[in-house]
Amino acid sequence: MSYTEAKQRYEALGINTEEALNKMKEVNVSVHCWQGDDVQGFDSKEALSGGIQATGNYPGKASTPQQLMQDIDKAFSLIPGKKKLNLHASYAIFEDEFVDRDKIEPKHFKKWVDFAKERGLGIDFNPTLFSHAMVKDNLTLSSPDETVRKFWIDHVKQCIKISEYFANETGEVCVMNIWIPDGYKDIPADRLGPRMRFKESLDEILSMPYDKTKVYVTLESKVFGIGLESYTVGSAEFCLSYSTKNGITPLMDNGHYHPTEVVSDKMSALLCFNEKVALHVTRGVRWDSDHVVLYDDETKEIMKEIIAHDALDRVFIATDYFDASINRISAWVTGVRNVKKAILTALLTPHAEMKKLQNENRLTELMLMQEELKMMPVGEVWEEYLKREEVEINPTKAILDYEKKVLVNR
Ligand code: RNT
Ligand code: ZN
Repeated sequence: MSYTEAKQRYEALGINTEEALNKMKEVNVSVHCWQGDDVQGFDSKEALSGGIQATGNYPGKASTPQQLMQDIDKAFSLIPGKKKLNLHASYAIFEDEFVDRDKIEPKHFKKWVDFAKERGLGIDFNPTLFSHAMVKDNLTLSSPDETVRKFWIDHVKQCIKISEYFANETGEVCVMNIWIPDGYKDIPADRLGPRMRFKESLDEILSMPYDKTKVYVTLESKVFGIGLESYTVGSAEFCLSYSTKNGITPLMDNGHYHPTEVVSDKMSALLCFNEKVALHVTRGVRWDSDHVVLYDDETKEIMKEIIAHDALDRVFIATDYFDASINRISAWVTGVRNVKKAILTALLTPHAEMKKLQNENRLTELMLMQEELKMMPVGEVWEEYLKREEVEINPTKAILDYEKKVLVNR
């Protein structure tokens, strides 16, 4: 089937594929740099900690800023449409002097800014509160040790300054996401104490002046981590309440809930109470395993919830997964393309008509329509989108060539 035929089939359902393709130009996805090196970063040789894990040992992992940048370039060339670069503080690039995380400054990210500017990319940012000696007894901002808390408060404050620098330099807003791994493996005696300390640390951090039109601070919740199974300080209830009460943005990572809970259902609840909502799109297999995002039902359902409520400009969409068992360029390309595919699918859906069916309680017709839509030729429209963006339809050859030419020689 050609694009023209697909267009006609959609027209019969009242859907304009050209409008959908135009709307795709506005879709910006923030791509996590940490898929390229298994969340290692450049500021320490510490093993990954904080209850997260990148498993696998596929050859070719980036281990210098140059390699990571080269890999990002390759991946981005195979991902259609707008992208943003999502960095972690651990990706600071030091020239001659090394400083610890509580002292990092904008200048340690100048190379990233140059990289982003040359490519017309915005930058998002994340303080790194894991894989570091100052994570004491699995605690950071909620630690009972004041020195530990102070170190991490200073770190996050520096990160806000760096985020402002990114926004000023690139001209795009910077989303700065706070996630802490803090928790206990076994049943704690005091659940309130750590949460109160986390709250006070956040208050202290957010009391610093920063330009709220340029930097959006987000707070990511979690249900559990590996080795931290019984108690998580930054739980869903904590993070949502804190964000809503203090005017920052809640961030939902779809690997961070009990397996039968779905972010697609949570989205509309958060949109009722928040001007902005942020997302980490991932795929949890049995646990928060951070598998590559697929074009699966939940990814499509999440994107449907954004598009059906016309909330594209209210939701910050970022990817967050790390698979070390396959070609890392392919992990990036597959996951981010699938996010965009799911968005395109949502744009090719007659939401107004389906809402009407729901409101008139014509649920038989609604189900028939939902099922009918699954067999529509979205693939042809996707290929047309790729053609217009001048991105290869099948990225396999480009990825394997790059592996042979570049990755295996590392
Ligand atoms: C961990 C969180 C967090 C991290 C990144 C590296 O469970 O999802 O977002 O994955 O900050
Ligand atoms: Zn996340």
